[in-house]
Amino acid sequence: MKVVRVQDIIGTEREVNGPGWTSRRMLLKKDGMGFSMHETIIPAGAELDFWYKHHLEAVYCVAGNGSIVDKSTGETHEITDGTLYALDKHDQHTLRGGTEDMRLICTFNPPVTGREVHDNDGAYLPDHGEA
Ligand code: 9YT
Repeated sequence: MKVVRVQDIIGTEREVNGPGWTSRRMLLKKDGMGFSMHETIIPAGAELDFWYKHHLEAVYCVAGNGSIVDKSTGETHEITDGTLYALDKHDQHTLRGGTEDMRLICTFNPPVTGREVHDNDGAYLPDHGEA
């Protein structure tokens, strides 16, 4: 059994910052679960374009607020505590922070391996088997 506490991850190599997001990677590929699990903070007012071409991602909001635009339809969905979105079609999307920082619990399949940050398309590279 593994027990992971976010306070032990903050400030370590498992905490990764990008423009407009901070992510604590609580479980990675090397933890052997078949998925990764992250706590991601999206600050109020942020605007982020992501497109996980090589991963499926589900995201559950547990605090704060924001919204997500499905770029294929143009539809905007509000996100508050209790909202989950699943990018089951590798959906291109824009994530917006709202009036308060959003706290999101994210899972990736296949799992993220470590220090990934987004490429110009908003994707993480596929896993080439490292780590
Ligand atoms: C909200 C979202 O896309 N989270 C992705 C995870 C986070 N950016 C990370 O851990 O890289």
